[in-house]
Amino acid sequence: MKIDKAEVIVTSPGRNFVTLRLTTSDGVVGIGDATLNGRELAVAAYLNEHVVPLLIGREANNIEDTWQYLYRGGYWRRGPVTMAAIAAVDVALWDIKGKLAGLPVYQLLGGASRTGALAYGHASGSDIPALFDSINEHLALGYRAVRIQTGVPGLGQIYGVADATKKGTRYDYEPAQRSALPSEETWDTRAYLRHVPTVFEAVRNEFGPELPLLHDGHHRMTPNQAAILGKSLEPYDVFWLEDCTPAENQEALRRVRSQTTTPLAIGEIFNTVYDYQTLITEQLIDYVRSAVTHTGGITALKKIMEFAAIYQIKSGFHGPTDISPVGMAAALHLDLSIHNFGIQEYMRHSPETLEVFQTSYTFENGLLHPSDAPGLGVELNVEAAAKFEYSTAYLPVNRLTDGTMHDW
Ligand code: GCO
Ligand code: MG
Repeated sequence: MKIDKAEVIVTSPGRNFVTLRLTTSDGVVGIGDATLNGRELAVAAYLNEHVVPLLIGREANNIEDTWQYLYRGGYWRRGPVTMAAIAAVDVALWDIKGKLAGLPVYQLLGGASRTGALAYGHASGSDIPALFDSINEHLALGYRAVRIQTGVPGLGQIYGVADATKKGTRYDYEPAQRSALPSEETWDTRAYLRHVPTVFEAVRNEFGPELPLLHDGHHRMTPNQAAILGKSLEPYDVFWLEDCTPAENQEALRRVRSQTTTPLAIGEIFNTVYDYQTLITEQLIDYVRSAVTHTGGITALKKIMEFAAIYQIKSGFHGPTDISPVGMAAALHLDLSIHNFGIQEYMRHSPETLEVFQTSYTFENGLLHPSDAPGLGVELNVEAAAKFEYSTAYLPVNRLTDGTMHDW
């Protein structure tokens, strides 16, 4: 069974998404997510110019071989653009294989290891009362774990805090803004380090010891600052501290790890197992944050998780709104099947997005399930996709108070 057609569909139902749609000679359709937030068209071009021509006429059944063909065959390995493109092909082929077998993808990966995947949502507020409202809202929606982010006194809009002035989106943080240039935020790490422990103390006092609480440092600390934060959060039983330092320096985590027992999660901007090598073999992290979409697909992320399992490291896959429902479904099939599942990030997509991507996964009592529909369980409505035209959107940039560029 050959791949007959490969189409790259760029659509913007509220935010930009890139989807690869493969059709086989038997008329089976498979889809894969290739969205790279703020750099979408680079992946669309990579696919259109350099991958689509290689796919036409290839055997659709041979997923591993196609993965190796694109990874090794490209010679220029790794990187977010290449790995998002390979991921889209990989996921679309798993979708096709599931549909041919009449089985959900998780069955092809070994079957279910649990009844559902514990999800966490993004609670946030400009101050502590607004954060409490957001946590209550998430609990009412069924979430049983939340990430908490707040504004920092003296700073304006910062990473992770929903803009309360945008009616109807108050609880859905969306960092990418449609504009010709990125917005600029201001950052002060000392003010942040003073503030965050007070937030955790207030939340534990209000919501009790049971609720799993997560926090994202978004690459903005030095190893020493991260160690200070990790230590100061120890009394609050944090589920994880994410991206405490810029993650490209794996050795930095040795310093953090030796100073604090707060669990650490890293990897949303990683794209291969090699980005994790030291972190996994030296057990410097507790959770793998990769997305199927940015790490070369189900095939590659399953291998990373098997490697991590040897070191008792669990999954905590990336699942913000810039992972399309196709990428989310792919993550859920892995979540359900792997042994070392930890938690799944889950931000709800907008109604426009769900009009374009018709999903069958479910969220009940805090648990996500990919459903038993054959393949991924997500269909792309091509007519609806055509209604939403791409428009440039950028993630913000971040500067210190004296104007120095900093990590966002
Ligand atoms: C997370 C992430 C996101 C990223 C976003 C960038 O933990 O969900 O940090 O909020 O910033 O995915 O595109
Ligand atoms: Mg993050």
